[in-house]
Amino acid sequence: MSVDILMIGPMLRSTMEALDTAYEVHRYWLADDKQALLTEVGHRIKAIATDGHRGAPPHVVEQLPNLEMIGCFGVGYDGIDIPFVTGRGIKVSNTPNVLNDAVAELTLAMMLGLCRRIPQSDRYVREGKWLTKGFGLTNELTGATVGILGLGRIGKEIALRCEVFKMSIAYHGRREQPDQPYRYYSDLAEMARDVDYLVVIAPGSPETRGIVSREVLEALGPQGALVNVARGSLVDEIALVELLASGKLGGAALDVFADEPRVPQALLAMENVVLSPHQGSATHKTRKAMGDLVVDNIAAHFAGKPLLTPVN
Ligand code: NAP
Ligand code: 8YV
Repeated sequence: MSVDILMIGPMLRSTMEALDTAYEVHRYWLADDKQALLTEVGHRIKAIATDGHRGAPPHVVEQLPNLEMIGCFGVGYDGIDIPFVTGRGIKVSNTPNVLNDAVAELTLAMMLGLCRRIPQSDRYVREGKWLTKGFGLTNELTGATVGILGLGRIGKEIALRCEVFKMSIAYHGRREQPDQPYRYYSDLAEMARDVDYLVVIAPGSPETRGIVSREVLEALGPQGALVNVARGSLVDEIALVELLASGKLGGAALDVFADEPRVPQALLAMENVVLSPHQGSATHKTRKAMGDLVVDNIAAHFAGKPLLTPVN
């Protein structure tokens, strides 16, 4: 007797192939009439396969009376109403740890790109401008101070890489971590005032929405730079754009945005900004590992075993 699962959006090919082999997969995003699909098969659906952005829309979950678990491709699950699905007794899995290194790598790459102006220097050579004049001097990471908002699984990998780059490291979170050798700030704005780079790598949640406020960005100041590799929801994006444009904030390296894939037009023209299309975990190796975790968590559930990486 095959098990029916609902796939909310397209996933990694290897993940979809593995799920198609093991289950009856219903592709929600391909349905011409999504409501008709839910009406026809909703009662048969035992699991959802989704990602951190598409999540599990409540109006969909409400029509799946026999839903048992949700497998989320990604460590961030802000697209899933955890209290709601937990109240329904629905288990949720995500994909932590396998992506730590990839996200940390991109964070340092974006910091280097920003301080050494790598996108601009590349374009400078391609446009033949070096033939007439040198590119000019830039800043460097060595000796600079980084403040990490969210010294968690990924944040700790970012900190280790910043150490290798001979940076001073501080962090902010809800609680101090005594086993960590870095300076703890209980106040985010105070940390922003004291650092050159503010790296955002805390989860998207109601509590973190807008945590990087105009006040925090102003504290970071004209010599400071924001590096957001978490979620766009954590940053006051209107204030970010205004302060970058006015020179009251020195620069930004952004992998995530408030309304992806749409990016504020003003950012596209700015020279003191590095932009990335939410690529933190987007490597062949890491995405395969994430996809395998989704498959293995769903398989564990239907084998009556504990989830490998449970959220609730
Ligand atoms: P994690 O291990 O849970 O770490 C989260 C950190 O954030 C913890 O240190 C926590 O410290 C801190 N934090 C949580 N709530 C906070 C709050 N209200 N105020 C201040 N600090 C808070 O998570 P992770 O595995 O590192 O992943 C972090 C996030 O990165 C994910 O949720 C996701 O949104 C994002 N991400 C982005 C990409 C990308 O492609 N750009 C890829 C992967 C992940 P305390 O408990 O001490 O507060
Ligand atoms: C993915 C991420 O882009 O893991 C996360 O939270 O943001 C990235 O790894 C996303 O979750 C999957 O689309």
